[in-house]
Amino acid sequence: MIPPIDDTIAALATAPGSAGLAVLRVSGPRALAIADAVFRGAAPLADARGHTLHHGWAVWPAPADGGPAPAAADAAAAGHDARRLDEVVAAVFRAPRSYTREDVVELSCHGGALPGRRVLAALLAAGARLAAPGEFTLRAFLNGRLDLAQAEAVGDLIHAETGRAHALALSQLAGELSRRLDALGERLTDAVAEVEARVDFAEDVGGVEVPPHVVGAIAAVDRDLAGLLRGAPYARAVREGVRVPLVGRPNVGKSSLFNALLGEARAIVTPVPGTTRDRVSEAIELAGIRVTLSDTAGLRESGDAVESIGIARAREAIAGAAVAVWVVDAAVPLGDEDRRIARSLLGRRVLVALNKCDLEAARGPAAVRAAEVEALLDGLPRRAVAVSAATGAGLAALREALADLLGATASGDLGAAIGNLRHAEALERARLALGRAAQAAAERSPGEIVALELREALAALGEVTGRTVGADLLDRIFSKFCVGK
Ligand SMILES: Nc1nc2c(ncn2[C@@H]2O[C@H](COP(=O)(O)OP(=O)(O)OP(=O)(O)O)[C@@H](O)[C@H]2O)c(=O)[nH]1
Ligand SMILES: [Mg+2]
Repeated sequence: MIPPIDDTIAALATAPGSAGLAVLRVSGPRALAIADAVFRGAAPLADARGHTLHHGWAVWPAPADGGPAPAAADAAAAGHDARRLDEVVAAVFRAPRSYTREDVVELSCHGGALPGRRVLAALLAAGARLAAPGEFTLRAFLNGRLDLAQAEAVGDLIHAETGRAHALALSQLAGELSRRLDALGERLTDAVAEVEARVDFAEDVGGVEVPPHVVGAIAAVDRDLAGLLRGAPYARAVREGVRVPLVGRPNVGKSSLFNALLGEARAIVTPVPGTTRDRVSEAIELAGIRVTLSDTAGLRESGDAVESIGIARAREAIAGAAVAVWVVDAAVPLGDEDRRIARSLLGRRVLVALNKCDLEAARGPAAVRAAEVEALLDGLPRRAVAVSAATGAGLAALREALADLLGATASGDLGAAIGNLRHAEALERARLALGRAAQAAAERSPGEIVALELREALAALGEVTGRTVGADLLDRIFSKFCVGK
């Protein structure tokens, strides 16, 4: 449910814990009055101009507002007024020149476990409501300061863990995606207007023909949408990160390869098959993507209780992955277990690491060849790379092949890339509607039908920027934000 927007909300905008500062944000029609109940400075904030800073103290509000101050005994023990909470700086932003376009006060107090919490409690005692997750940004959206794609970019910016993810979020926040979609929307609106005008003029003629230049415009918008969507899988990997398990038979060198890719001896390596039991995960950055690699137990039939649990976890890792690295010992012929592994990898993008290529036997007649393993994965997007976890040979090629499998090379322009699944789905729907519109036009169907499909495409585009969006969707989007944003 969308919270009301006519009241005044407050929250800690910074992460809890030791820090130089903690910032509390208050927004809404009573922001200045509520802040004044908590702030003692040279003059009331209600008299302050927008975009000004004021030094003072945060205090527990007068008893009529806030009741007795908490922790009175602690204050008494230290010999100071229990109502005094922290030394603060108040920043005043007056509507509409603020983050939410409402009156906003931001109180900067000392960081750490207590100051921010105390001042927040005082603001709530003075009549503010604790903000729901993302509620400040929701208000910024509802008040028209940001569109929905930009509001979502705020969340992406906060969660970005690679430079590329950060850059992607920044360009979306700056409105790059919104501008492109608005431009496409305008072209579609023109097309709809033209079709509808013809329909109005041709009431009794029956079907109206859609003129070729409108048909051309529909096709052009569709092409542009396809272009935007081309880099979507990669952009999504950049935005969300990817989990990639290393799987394979025991003793093939999964843990060794895991360590080599991380550049540290994280997992235990021994010549004993069945060394790895538990799943061990660590993240690396690859082509701007945060890739969480996990080393898993070697897959085989095992009577050992602990190993069996490890193997079950490895199978879970495969089940939950869209991309996997299948490690094969190139010096040992493939067996039944490998065929089973290949089957379990069905539906995934697979990178085959032909490991131990430094060994003589990996070049001998019994050696496993790329084509042989690839044949087991028939029909899947896959690649095989010869590597040696021991010498490091082929590691760079392996990294490159993995980046390729994650879409890094096919991505092209990241400026307005569609990293958000919600956006990608809406744009796919827009394309479907455009396809139906084009077909209807080709079949000389009544203009109304073409216009209807075009309107549907427009509505789908509008979902991305929030022109056409329901309350439940807003709720789903903003509830994923952190409180205070
Ligand atoms: N020569 C050579 N030996 C390797 C290579 N990679 C791993 N080994 C050796 O192979 C043995 C098994 O390596 P691990 O990394 O523990 O293999 P694993 O697949 O994790 O094995 P489990 O955890 O038992 O499933 C160790 O003795 C490694 O030193 C390689 O590229 N070349
Ligand atoms: Mg291992």
